[in-house]
Amino acid sequence: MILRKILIANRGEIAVRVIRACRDMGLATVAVYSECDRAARHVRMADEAIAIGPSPPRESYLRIDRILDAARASGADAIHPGYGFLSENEDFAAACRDAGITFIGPTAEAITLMGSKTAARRAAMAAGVPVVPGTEEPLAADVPDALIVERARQIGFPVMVKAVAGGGGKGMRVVSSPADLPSAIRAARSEAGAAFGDSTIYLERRLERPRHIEVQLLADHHGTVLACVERECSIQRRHQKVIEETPSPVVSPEQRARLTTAAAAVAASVGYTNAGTVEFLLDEQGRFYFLEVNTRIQVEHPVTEMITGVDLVTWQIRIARGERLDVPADQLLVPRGHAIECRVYAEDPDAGFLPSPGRITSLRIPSGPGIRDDGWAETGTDVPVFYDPLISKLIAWGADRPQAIARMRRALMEYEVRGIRTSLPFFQWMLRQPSFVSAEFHTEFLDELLQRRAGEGFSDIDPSVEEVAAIAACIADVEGGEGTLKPVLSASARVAADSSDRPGRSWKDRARLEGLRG
Ligand code: MV4
Repeated sequence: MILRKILIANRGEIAVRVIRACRDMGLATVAVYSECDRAARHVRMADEAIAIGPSPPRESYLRIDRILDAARASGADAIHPGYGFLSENEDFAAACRDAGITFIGPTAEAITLMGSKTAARRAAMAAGVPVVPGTEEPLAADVPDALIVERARQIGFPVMVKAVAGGGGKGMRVVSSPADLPSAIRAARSEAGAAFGDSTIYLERRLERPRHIEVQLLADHHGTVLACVERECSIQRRHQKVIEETPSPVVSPEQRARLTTAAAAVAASVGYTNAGTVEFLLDEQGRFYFLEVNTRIQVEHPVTEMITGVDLVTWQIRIARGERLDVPADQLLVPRGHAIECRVYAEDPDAGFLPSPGRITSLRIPSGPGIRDDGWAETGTDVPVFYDPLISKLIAWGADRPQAIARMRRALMEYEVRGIRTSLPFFQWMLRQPSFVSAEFHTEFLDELLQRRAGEGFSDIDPSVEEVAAIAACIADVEGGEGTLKPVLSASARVAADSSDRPGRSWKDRARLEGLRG
């Protein structure tokens, strides 16, 4: 099949990433955009751009009708959904197919099947892949509590109540004793009903402090399914991944062979096509259990690209146009070095990771050996309040894990974002944590670590101090050396500024010192 023009039904860094792949392949691109994104990077980067509505996602990036109208109007013959938004919406995949437009992703049927966590579990079991012990059938609203308590006793406490239509931690409850089960079921059902329009739940035994390991797959329309070296995604905050790396520091080559074989078996058994990811939990004894399947390209796909040398987005497009997946299996299964990704968010780590939208007044993106930055922001970019506040993914590659960590630390030092707060200070701190360096972590590690820190700050210097200090330095100059702004600066700002008393630094450091010292 010949594809000439691709519409990207997304925004931000993933839209930019897909446009880059299209350009590499000589394909024309169509961007779509909401009101607040009219001047965004993905819009200026694409060959054409079409407005699809107001800023709230429900009125633009989630509007199947408007996106299909844009595809028809521009003559696009395929749509790449990116991640989030409509990427795992079976109705969207079906609507594209019905309109004669290639959906760059799995079939609507595969999305539907994997969207049901109990159906996915059954598929894994049928493929001979271990699943966490739990209920095989979904528990609809008419199943009485007494029966569910009985099932929980058989499974063994603690159990997890999960939403059948869920994933990513939404509508999930941990229950330690039978007495607490009925209220947890009620809560999980109502949360699931509100979030997914389906209040069906199921139970699983709760694993203690598991690691989250996932396997990237590519599958073509000729029966070839290839698995990639696993990714370690245990460092999460409230079910949001924060740092990902590959290979997992704890997975042996033998374990890797078992994990990747299991992942490919699940995909093959359901006739899965395009890119996807099989998630596993790894317990403290080193046993792994199937968790769920993500039927989209994932945020963290670049770390896999760095150690395998394959372009996953390019392969999504090549598979969609019917090409054979002619990559040597070994290339995907043997790690070439080590890669780590930090998700740089417009949020304030010193204020409980609250979103920090606004204008980026200046931006310096790191580069140099082993560094890749997948982003979309520029100096002057307004980070909107309406969407996920991800501004870039900073990826470091090294010949081994220590080198990847060293390069990540170096890149974090080079990274400078002014005007808004970002999670960069958090990463500066995290990359120096002994438990991160020794890779002794699990899925509850970060939330526990943050709880212990009890809101202690990450930023060793308030960025506004630099600006205030620069102004103070100018005033001090004009007034003949008396820094009149000194009294308005907080004690901690003065300490921070004084501690930067190092010779031969930038004009900013000198301004800071002169301004504060008067
Ligand atoms: C679990 C679990 C322990 N036992 N299931 C959270 C997100 C959703 N995809 C599944 N999740 C979990 N399921 C059982 N039976 C622990 C988690 C979990 C988790 C999983 C992956 C990454 C981070 C996590 C953080 C807390 C809990």
